[in-house]
Amino acid sequence: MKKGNLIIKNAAELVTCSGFKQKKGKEMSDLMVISDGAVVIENGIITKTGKTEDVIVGLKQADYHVIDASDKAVLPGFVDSHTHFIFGGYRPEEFSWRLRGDSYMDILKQGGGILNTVRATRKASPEELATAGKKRLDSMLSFGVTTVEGKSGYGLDLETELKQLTVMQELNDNHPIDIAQTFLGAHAILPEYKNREDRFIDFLIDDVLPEVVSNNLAEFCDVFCEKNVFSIEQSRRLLLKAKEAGLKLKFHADEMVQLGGAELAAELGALSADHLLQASDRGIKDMAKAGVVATLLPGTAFSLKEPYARGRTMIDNDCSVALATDLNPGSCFTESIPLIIALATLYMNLTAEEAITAMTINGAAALGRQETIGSIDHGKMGDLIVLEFPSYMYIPYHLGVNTVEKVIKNGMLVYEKSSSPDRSSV
Ligand code: IZC
Ligand code: ZN
Repeated sequence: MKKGNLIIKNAAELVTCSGFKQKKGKEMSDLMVISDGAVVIENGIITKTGKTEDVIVGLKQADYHVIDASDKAVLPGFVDSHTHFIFGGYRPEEFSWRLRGDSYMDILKQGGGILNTVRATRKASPEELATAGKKRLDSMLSFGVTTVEGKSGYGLDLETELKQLTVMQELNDNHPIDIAQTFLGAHAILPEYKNREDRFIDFLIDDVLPEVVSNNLAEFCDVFCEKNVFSIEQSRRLLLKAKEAGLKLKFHADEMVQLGGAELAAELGALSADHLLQASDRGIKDMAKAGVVATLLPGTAFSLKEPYARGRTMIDNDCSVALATDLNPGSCFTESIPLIIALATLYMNLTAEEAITAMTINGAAALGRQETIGSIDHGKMGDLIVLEFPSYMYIPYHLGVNTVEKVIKNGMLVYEKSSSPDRSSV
């Protein structure tokens, strides 16, 4: 990917989210905003931040692409740290069944849901998956996402798991968004493994994990630990093997039923535990102590009409909370960052500041990338967004509407809203 030299100046708010590690509890409230701010990016890396008058003194502006961000807020690019964005087919009928009252887990039990997407993903060619994946990445980019996590898990066989991960790797090489790849072979139980779930875990450990690791196709391993899917014991067994093989751990934990997933994530030293709608008090304390990022996906609770995760309680207990979309064709089909932030503030009682921290530096921490992305700091990658409005507060306030005007990746302008009223500086 190309790397640029860029100055953004006169920002009404330069929302730095400054820091190189996860923010816990009260630390999440301070966005370290610089008014009338400027940032300099050289060769794709942030080299200077501060008040505009201090930053631009002595700089030869003709050597840079210059963006005047008067009356606009500038933020770090968003990090969407939990998605399933590579998949074949769609499941609109499942949405209509849920409107009628069927539950997500019942649909899966009857061979639909994830298993429906598994059938379509097995059938799809790599090119078809890549074309659909690129469209979704383009949409995410327009919402200000500059790094996304993507999971396998719609193959449940060696060939298709590798196909999904290989498609992501190619997209990573060819799309401005950086992709962090997760092996989620333990995503659902195929009918032929019903009541033989341990044999499926054996298959993943013996036949799939070694291929994923030796081909360098994933950085993380994840498990859908849930009643009628994989148990705590099965999850522990696979995740320990993945850790031994050098993968970092993420974990679908305590979504519908309280199984002790948050506690297991803490026990194993996972980078993140995700969903957590039913996380116990003990689990919340364990995550805070172990530094596991509690990754909350309120779009999924909204879409499934489930109770929201206890985000407020987690932050009050000194957890590090991240927010992500969970984009997938079943439980939450959205790329919308403003929807997630609106839900987090209005229904999980996060402040706007905490929600922005959760979408930036803590999203980066959920991917182990807190030292290189997620904030506007000297030495980090030049990944930024410019809003159409003068404050980050417009993100939750302008309910569900995309306020992103420009997206910068590695110092290059990679997206600009076509209807943007101010194009004079470009
Ligand atoms: O396709 O339904 N929860 N996995 C676990 C998902 C949602 C994705 C899907
Ligand atoms: Zn998920």
